[in-house]
Amino acid sequence: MNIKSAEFIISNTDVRKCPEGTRPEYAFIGRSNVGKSSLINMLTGRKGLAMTSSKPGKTLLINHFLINDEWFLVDLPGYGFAQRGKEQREQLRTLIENYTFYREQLTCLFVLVDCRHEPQKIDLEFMEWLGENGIPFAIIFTKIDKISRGRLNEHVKIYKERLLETWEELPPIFYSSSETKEGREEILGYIDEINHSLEE
Ligand SMILES: Nc1nc2c(ncn2[C@@H]2O[C@H](COP(=O)(O)OP(=O)(O)OP(=O)(O)O)[C@@H](O)[C@H]2O)c(=O)[nH]1
Ligand SMILES: [Mg+2]
Repeated sequence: MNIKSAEFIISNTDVRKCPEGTRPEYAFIGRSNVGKSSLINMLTGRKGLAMTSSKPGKTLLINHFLINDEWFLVDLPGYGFAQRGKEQREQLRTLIENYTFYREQLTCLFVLVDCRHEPQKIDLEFMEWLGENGIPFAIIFTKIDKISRGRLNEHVKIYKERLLETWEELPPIFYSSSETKEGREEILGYIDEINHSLEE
């Protein structure tokens, strides 16, 4: 898919204030620092579109970016950042859950996990919550430039086995590097396919 335009529209903390209309949207979620904002920049080819930081906890709002005047990419705050106070962590959790649960335009949620780590309880529990609530999602293993292909395959195999302990089938799975742009065609192709199927 060709990205002709990518435009920041609005940031907010309230799902009711998100853009109106019926454009499909695709949101990125996952632990703080997993690379959600960087991936949005990589996919759109616009470096400073979403704000990134080497310190976790950079994105604290729901951010809507309009792509090709047709659909939205949504950058969300990360979950589970331990250094934040309990109160703010709870606030962010409510924000994420409200957005995910009530946003009717949400077409697919991409759950990002760092490919270097073993399956984390917080991610697995979040995916279970998505399943219980019938929210469609896909997994993206991020930062694949940071490990060898051998280790990546090993980690992914372990992850899939872990998922199959609770899921009957696996969600769509993608791999990305915001450094090398790997995964860009696959992820945009998947979004394009869904957008077309919605038009029919
Ligand atoms: N090597 C490498 N580094 C990455 C990649 N993606 C993100 N990073 C780095 O990881 C750090 C966090 O990236 P962000 O995109 O800000 O992460 P985030 O998930 O949006 O974080 P929060 O907004 O805090 O939840 C930054 O230093 C990025 O440069 C990647 O694919 N490869
Ligand atoms: Mg971010």
